[in-house]
Amino acid sequence: LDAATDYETILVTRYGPALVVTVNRPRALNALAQQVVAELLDLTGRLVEALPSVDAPAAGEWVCRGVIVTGTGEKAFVAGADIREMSGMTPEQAEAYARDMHRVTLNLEALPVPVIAAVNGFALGGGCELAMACDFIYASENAAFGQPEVSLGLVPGFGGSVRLQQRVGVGIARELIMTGRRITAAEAHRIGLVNQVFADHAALLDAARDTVDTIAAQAPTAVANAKATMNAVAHRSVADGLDVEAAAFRAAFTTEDSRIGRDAFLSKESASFSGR
Ligand code: CO8
Repeated sequence: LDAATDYETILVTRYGPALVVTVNRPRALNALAQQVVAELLDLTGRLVEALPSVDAPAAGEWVCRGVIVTGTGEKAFVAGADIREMSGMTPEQAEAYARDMHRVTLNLEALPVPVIAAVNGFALGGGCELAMACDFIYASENAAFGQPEVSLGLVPGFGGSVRLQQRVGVGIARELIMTGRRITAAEAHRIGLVNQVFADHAALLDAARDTVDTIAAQAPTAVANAKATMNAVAHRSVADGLDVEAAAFRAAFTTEDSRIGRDAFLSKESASFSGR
């Protein structure tokens, strides 16, 4: 990740045990220009390569236990795809742009650690879609969500047609996508798109870091296994999904951490996980 400092449109920093990825184009409300997508693709690709080894770290070594995705400033998380850039694209270029962003979202889902969207303002179009590729969404009170593509003669292109229905159900997703209506953080919370709402960006980032801390205290292999299982069963029938879950449960049962966790419970002590 040392090369991460070379990025121009995203910032990569540490906050407690979390890596904070900040989309940093405040003059365009952090819109996802092609350069942003390319840098997110590079970073998330590196993380997919680097993170699966959740072995016990050497003493004093910093280990990434989660990723927080946010935007610079108080106004926008990400105001969507870059409309200015898009207007000069051929259909082929537009599809390639969408497919690159699909890869970013799939990379985020593939990470063996929690990925939390900290939505600090407008999350429209591609911004809402980026947030939905995270495991769950926290928001500040001034956050606003929407899929306004139909107002531009477009359709959601970065995964919204798939993930909004999964997140909030078919009826609400169709209403939001067909109307292009923008919703507040409070409404997003009510429909289950957002887990929790916080006063401002700082409180939001603190809460996301605290949640990464909480998850970091659990068995890392189990967290990774649970996330991979939930990804794998998301599109399957219940019966099919239960088979995947059974295999994952069996695999979890063979880890050292599961023995440590059971032993700690039975001896009324707190578990100290090995990461194996
Ligand atoms: N792209 C490019 N520039 C943007 C974008 C954007 N999405 N959003 C805002 N900006 C720019 C504005 O042009 C403006 O720049 P300038 O100062 O140079 O004129 C600057 O950011 C500030 O914006 P505003 O002056 O508009 O700020 P307001 O407070 O008046 O309004 C809004 C804020 C409501 C967020 C408004 O900016 C807005 O509606 N933005 C567009 C939101 C939108 O429609 N997003 C969806 C885009 S489509 C999409 O994401 C589809 C993804 C799939 C693509 C598939 C591949 C082709």
